[in-house]
Amino acid sequence: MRIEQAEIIWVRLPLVAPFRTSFGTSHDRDTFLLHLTTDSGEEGWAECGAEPDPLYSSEFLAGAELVLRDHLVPRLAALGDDLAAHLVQPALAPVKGHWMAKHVLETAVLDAELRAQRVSFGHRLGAVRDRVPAGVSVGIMDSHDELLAAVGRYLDQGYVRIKLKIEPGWDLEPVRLVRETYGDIGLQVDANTAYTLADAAHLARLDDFDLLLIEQPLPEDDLRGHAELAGRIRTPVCLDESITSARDAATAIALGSCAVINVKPARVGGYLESVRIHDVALANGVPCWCGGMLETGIGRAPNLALAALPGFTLPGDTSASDRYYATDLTAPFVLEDGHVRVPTGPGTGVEVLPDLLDAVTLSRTPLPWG
Ligand code: NPQ
Ligand code: MG
Repeated sequence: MRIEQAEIIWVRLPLVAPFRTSFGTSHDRDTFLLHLTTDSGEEGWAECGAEPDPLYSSEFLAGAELVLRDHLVPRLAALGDDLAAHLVQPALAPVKGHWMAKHVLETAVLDAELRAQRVSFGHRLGAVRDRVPAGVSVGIMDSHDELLAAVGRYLDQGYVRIKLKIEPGWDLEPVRLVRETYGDIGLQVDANTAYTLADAAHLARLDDFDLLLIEQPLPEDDLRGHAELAGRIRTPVCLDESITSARDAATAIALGSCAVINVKPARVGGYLESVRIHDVALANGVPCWCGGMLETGIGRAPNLALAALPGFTLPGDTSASDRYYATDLTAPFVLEDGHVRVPTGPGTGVEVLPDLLDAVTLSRTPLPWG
């Protein structure tokens, strides 16, 4: 396969409600799309998982665009006609880090390749389900009443598990209220690195609430701390930010740093590495679930394919489109009996709707290839 044209499309989509985490509040989703045209006549589309500021991880959108243009695309362009999705990671490996920039590039190439082969992401990755149970991530709110109302609406819609974002000052009480109000629901929390090991006794007070897991309580580079914490609390520890590769997953599992893994394709450099993480976790008896970065339909579609692999045994943050967007960039993903359908068409199985894209486009820039 050969790339004939590439372009970067910056978009800004309003969120249906502000989304607050321990690292900030988002009112819009800002990202860019990578759009490839290939010699097969098929296009490839992918969505960058980074945010404007390096607050979730060290990566950020402007940095991802720069590293794509100056460091990643030239290495792929050097492959000429021999470009294929499985060759992307090895070609980019000399460049350290920049998983989200690598992810958007490999995913667009994989989409184009699969469309030309008439094969779906699910088929290529090893999906064993045609629909996946949907969880929802609930941001930090201004009041307990607001939180309970939001959780109640999601439960009414059919979401099968609720994830509460927590931070110091917004943890025990919101969790207790949700558990007491809504009973025996699937409930878990995500701290996005907001605690330290000195908070272990405090976090142990979450033990009473039978949470499915606590996600990333400590800084991303503190694997030893997570192992220590896991010995001091009963809630299973799940890692998100700490895991950027299958090797990280193997290390974290061996150290006892996690009992569960949140696999986010954007965070780990793409879908092929995501499958390798899944394989390591499955072989070790560690359950996986598919996380997200508030993707539009373009990024949500391949996440659903990944979430249909056999080791993804917990509901993911693979919510319906209307959890985040009044108008998605693809036909919307909808909740059906608490599940979202895995696309079956070639590539991601979704089409970008041009008028909807135009309405949210900030800029289109050709990306020199070769
Ligand atoms: C997480 N996602 O699991 C992330 C982090 C996150 C669904 O909870 C704008 C864009 C705001 C991406 C806030 C969920 C975001 C974002 C949080 C990602 O840690
Ligand atoms: Mg997380």
